[in-house]
Amino acid sequence: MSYTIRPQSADFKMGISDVAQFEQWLDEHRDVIGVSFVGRSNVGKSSMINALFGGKTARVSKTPGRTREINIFEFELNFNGKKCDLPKFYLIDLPGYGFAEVSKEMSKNWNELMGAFFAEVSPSMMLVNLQDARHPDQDADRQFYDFIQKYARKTILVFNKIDKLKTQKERNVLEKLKPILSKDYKWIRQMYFASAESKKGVPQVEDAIITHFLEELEMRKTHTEDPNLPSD
Ligand SMILES: Nc1nc2c(ncn2[C@@H]2O[C@H](COP(=O)(O)OP(=O)(O)OP(=O)(O)O)[C@@H](O)[C@H]2O)c(=O)[nH]1
Ligand SMILES: [Mg+2]
Repeated sequence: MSYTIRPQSADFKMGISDVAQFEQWLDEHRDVIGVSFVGRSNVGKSSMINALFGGKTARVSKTPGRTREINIFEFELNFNGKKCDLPKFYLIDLPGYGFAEVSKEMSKNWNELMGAFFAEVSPSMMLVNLQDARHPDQDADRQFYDFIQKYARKTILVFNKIDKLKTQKERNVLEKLKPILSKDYKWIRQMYFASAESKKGVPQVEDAIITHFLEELEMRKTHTEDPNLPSD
């Protein structure tokens, strides 16, 4: 593919921690094209973002549950290694779910904020759900899918930390899980095995994101060309 994520182009715009703030952001960002990362605390969302976007884009935590805000970045694509004139895209690091030790108050806040996010964010926002390759399909992951089911967002599933799978048996568990998850969650478009640490599978995830962006741009082009066509 000739388009790539422009390294180090992700520019932190703001952290959002409540619904009112989100609504305010939304007012000026209804139609953005972008990608959001979501997953259990500590699965490596921020690390995967850094593997894809370069360097220290997102903060990697030693203690799980660190990313509690919706962190919004803007970034650019390169075409054949050079800056191109496509509009800016949005990258969003979402707060992790399923962190056992959060207080009631915090999980209520997560539900409200994420409920508003998935209901209202632009339809051109793709989701990357990360799961831990060693502990996939946990209760918290299933609960999350119940939670977002009604929003039917374009989603890809990335099993991260595959560098930690040491045996064939562990890899087989994942292979067997794939068709089960595809059946249960029909809106998952594709599944990938990756490691933010070794970078294995990261280019494939990058391709999936860029393919989505180009599809969205193409769709907009056709939509803006069509309505004004003379009717006869
Ligand atoms: N071995 C290995 N470790 C990883 C990988 N990805 C992330 N980690 C480690 O897992 C821990 C959590 O990574 P983060 O990227 O902060 O995870 P997160 O999902 O953003 O966590 P929260 O923001 O707390 O929800 C860190 O110690 C990372 O170094 C991977 O692919 N392989
Ligand atoms: Mg994080």
